[in-house]
Amino acid sequence: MYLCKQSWRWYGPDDPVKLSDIRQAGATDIVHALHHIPNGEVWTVDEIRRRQKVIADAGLVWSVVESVPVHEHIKTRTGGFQRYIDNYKQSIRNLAECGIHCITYNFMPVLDWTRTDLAFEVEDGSRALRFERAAFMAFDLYILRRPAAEKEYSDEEKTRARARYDAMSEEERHRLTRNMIAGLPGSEESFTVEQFREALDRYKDIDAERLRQNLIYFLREVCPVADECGSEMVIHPDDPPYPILGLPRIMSTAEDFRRIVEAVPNPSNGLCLCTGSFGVRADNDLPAMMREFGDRVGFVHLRSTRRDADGNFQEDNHLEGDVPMYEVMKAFLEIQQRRKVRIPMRPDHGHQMCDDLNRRSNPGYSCYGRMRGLAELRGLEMGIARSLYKE
Ligand code: DNO
Repeated sequence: MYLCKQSWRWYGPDDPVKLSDIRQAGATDIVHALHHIPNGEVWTVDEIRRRQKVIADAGLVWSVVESVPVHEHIKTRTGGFQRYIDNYKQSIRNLAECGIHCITYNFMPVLDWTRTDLAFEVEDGSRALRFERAAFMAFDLYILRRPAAEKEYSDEEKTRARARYDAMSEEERHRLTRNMIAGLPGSEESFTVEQFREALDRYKDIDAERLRQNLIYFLREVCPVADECGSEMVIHPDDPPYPILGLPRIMSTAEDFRRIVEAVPNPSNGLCLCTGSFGVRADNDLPAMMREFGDRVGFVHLRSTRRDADGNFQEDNHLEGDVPMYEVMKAFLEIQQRRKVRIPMRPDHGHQMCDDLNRRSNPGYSCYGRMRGLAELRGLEMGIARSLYKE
């Protein structure tokens, strides 16, 4: 029986969740990145090995990288992009030399994942990450004051955004701005409002088609190297999975991934199937995506969200919300039995709960919330596996 590799994202020595906590939570594998290396620079064998040893000493295995960040110049195909691509290839080779073959990345312009509220109190008193559409529009229209925004929202939306903005205190406006642009954990980029405007401006001539061509160019360069190393490049979907702030998005649906695979069929061109990101769209059929892309799924993030009719969504408990976790897990187990491999999965995000509420934690990456998630997910997995497979 092939059960998933239970993994856990660790942010490094400064992460308030320690490797010993992770071990006690029952995970065996670590998802990690060398966050101290500037975007675009080579990850050397020495640096990788040093970190690998810290993880191994705690009785864990660093098996997935999340992420080797893709430099903005590669996404816009400007400036020294070719040098950054060459560096990326070298990092793939160096990671492979150290036995690390699964590399996560994303191709979201400017911002990685985005939320308006990092501590939304849910009914049971725990705190969740939330994307509130009115607050988001208020930021876009009245804090960022993006010139094209006026044209992109309907009158009704603008009225809603204005009312939301007017009702906010200065402190709330400040917090919203920080949540939007100061960089969530793992996003590697952080801006002031002015810098953020400049960063957006660099995309003014880049539409979705052009961004897709830039991704294809990047993959045609790096995938042959990854193939040679026996490594996989797994792309993380857009979060949220639709265009925001006038920026194009190209990894939000099954069709988006299909197009990338058609253009770059190399075996190393893979997917990080993040149910929380894709699941925000009702038209993404997650179990069907798991089945269709089964051969290319190299890493899985399991998390659930709950959306409403106003375009808001919040992160739900792992087995609740809009993600059909039972069906997803069943499809996930099926592809592992068929391929005879164990694929790494991590419980993605978790509520801030219990003692997490008294501690500093990286938003979404608290200890108890993820521990609850992992415990529920492994129970679900075991239940399905034992009723379907003999051994
Ligand atoms: C958020 C994460 C993302 C993800 C990157 C992958 O919690 O899922 O930051 O790590 O987009 O490149």
